Amino acid sequence: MTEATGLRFEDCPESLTPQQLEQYSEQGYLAFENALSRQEVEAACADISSIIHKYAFNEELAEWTLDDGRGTNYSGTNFRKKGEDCGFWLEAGYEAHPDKLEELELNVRKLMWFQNETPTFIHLSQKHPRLQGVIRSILGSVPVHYQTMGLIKPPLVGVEKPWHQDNAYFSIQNLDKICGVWVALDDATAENGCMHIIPGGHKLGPLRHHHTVDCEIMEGRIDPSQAIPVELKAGGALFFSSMIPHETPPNRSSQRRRALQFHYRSADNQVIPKREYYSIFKEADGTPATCAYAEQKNF
Ligand SMILES: O=C(O)CCC(=O)C(=O)O
Repeated sequence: MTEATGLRFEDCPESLTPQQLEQYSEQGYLAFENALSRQEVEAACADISSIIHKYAFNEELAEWTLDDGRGTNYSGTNFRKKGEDCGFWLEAGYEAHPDKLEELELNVRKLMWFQNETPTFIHLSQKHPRLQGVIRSILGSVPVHYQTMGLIKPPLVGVEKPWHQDNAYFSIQNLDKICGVWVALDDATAENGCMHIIPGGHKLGPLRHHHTVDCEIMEGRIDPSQAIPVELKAGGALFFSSMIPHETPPNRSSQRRRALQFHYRSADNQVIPKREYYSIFKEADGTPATCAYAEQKNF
């Protein structure tokens, strides 16, 4: 562990020590190299590629929604497995073509809900001893899988994901009994868009979000000069509180920056309707702070 890189450890254990738990509770995150083996990283990358190829332009299996022209992070063309949540989002403005599958793959920015698509993803999201072990230590009980994402910042065109708290997107009763793990599948650096977090920022409470190109924390709520980059080698993992403000800068390199992100809640932490959640994820003056509220209000 060094000052410059924050709470980053060489090897990922299968459970946390009391000291690491205390650090998580104080800082809101812990990062470990070597959470996944090289073989696991290679298998995950190969499976991301194979499911993109499987569903893109397969009219029997998937349906497309075209870029809506708004140019926001959410507006790009996407295709989804029919009747299911599993879906694939392209960078806004990119026009997909069936003859250019390799190019399409290099313009995928996000995959969602693919955890049951291949044995590798079932293992990584629900059975991996180190990932599950650390999450169990943090939550204090058996983790219940809550969300899956593949975050693939394409080379040169991968855009910024602005500052946000993941709980702004969620709808879970106890804001502290949910956490994420972000797993690097390529070496993640400041240049290609690694995670940046504000150590201890999970203690700021819910911060109001508004919609710009994306859903982001409103000006003045956080001090970005307090942020640190969490650079990780491929296979490294960042475990982070769903209250911690985090962002990723654009990918300025010529390489993809692929990552998996899974979220887990404790079994006793219930998913609740958005209208109830507005009165939980709110700022000190009572204003709801969620992305759903920001969208409705069109701030
Ligand atoms: O760009 C990334 O990998 C991080 C994205 C992120 O924080 C999120 O989607 O919640």
